Amino acid sequence: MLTLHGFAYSNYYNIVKHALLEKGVAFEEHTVYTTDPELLQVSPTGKVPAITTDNGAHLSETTAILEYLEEAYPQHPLLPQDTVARAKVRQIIKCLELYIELSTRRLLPAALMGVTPDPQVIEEVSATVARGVAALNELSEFRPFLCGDTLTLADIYCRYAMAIPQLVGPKVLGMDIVAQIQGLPALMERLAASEVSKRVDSDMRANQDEFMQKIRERQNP
Ligand SMILES: N[C@@H](CCC(=O)N[C@@H](CS)C(=O)NCC(=O)O)C(=O)O
Repeated sequence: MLTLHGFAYSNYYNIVKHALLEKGVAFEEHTVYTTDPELLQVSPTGKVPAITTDNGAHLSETTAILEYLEEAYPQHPLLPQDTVARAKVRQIIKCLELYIELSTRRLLPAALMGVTPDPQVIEEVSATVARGVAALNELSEFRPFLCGDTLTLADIYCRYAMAIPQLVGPKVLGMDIVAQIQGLPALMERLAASEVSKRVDSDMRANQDEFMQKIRERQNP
């Protein structure tokens, strides 16, 4: 059976978990934290998530895993049939990853641990986020999903990629990034109401204390 490695508090882990649940792929979860040396056996960068396929291959990097799942498990497709529409889904995911998630992640220490943010970093992050927001306003359809009337990988990626901006935006940047994308607050609510989201969110909450403990251990070994 496919194994998903990582921990339930990770937004990237939850992107893959959500896709697996949505597609109805059988999998087991192996809880491993980024401080555990064994993670390197399945994820060469030491990042979460990783999977071990049915054939024993290890894969990491969320988008690579998502693409693998689409090819290996064509049931319940999460990419459209049309090639341009598929590329649009990937384009939105790239915008979310590069301009929204990764940039706001730079301010996570400020949001989580109260570290005073460097004004230069705030400026850079704000400029990058503004680009991402503009692109997402341009690209998103909200009919009612990001790429039309069917749930795709773009919606799943978006739901969890927005976790960091939702934290960092109000706490550090003084703005609601989700609200800046016309139609996104309503879509986020709709996505949150699904049974898959409820399961992922509930597992995430259950993992919060252990995850925080791991962070404290890393700070004070
Ligand atoms: N590019 C990676 C990023 C994954 C990532 O940053 N995961 C976080 C947990 S949410 C992590 O492993 N952080 C540990 C670290 O950066 O050392 C992906 O797309 O899977």
